[in-house]
Amino acid sequence: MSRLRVAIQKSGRLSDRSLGVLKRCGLRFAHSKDKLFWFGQDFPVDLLLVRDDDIPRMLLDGVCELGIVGENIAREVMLERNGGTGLTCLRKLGFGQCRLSLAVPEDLEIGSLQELQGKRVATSYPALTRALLGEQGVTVQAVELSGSVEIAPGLGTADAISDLVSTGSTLRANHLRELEVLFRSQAALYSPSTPLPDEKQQLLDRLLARLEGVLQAAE
Ligand code: PRT
Ligand code: ZN
Repeated sequence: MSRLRVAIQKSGRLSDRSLGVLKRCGLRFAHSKDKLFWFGQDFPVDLLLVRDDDIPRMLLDGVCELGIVGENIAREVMLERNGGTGLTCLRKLGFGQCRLSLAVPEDLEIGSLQELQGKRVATSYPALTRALLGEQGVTVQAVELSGSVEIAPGLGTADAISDLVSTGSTLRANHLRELEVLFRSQAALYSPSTPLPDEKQQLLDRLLARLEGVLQAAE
């Protein structure tokens, strides 16, 4: 009997909502605390709880068939690893909304993205930032940082940042000004773009039909 594996974030901004939407699809899991693998009861879908950054790679490597992750991370990993392809967004889930924005120090007199040509931009999303700026004809030096991106201009290690923003309070606290929104993101259900065996595809179709019902009821 075929089973599907879904990877979700173990603990973070997307965890509760990810688990919640799967439960509302009627999935039940047997699990013990701190275990990273939750066995699906009633319906043959199991859960893997991991760092969000690992989810796109796990899908590309065939470790699981489904994953819930921010579009920002899915796009970054696809660009980094796979020429921008390899994962299919099956359904946007309506939570985890944020934007990837280019921000500059408040006192820097800069009015357009074009003025950032050749400048250093600190970001946790170097491939996505380069691609989005490239679409606008702007080439920058991406300075990759895994966290605390917003302090880079103050430290003098970058001229600007490209970072996720939701309320904007982190930017304000660091005297940064949002110059332009590069990309709007939310949590989405992804699968590898390669076809699944028939039995798994049938399971996936059943799950997607339930998901559609759940999401439409919530709208
Ligand atoms: O441990 P793990 O690697 O799994 O988690 P993580 O710490 O990398 O990720 P987490 O839980 O912080 O975020 C998971 C996902 O939530 C992101 O990939 C986005 O898709 C989504 N999301 C939504 C956000 C935000 N909103 C957000 N505001 N991710 C991060 N932020 C950060 C942002 O980087 C900045 O530092 O919040 C700060 C800005 O918030 P405001 O409200 O001050 O603008
Ligand atoms: Zn992460």
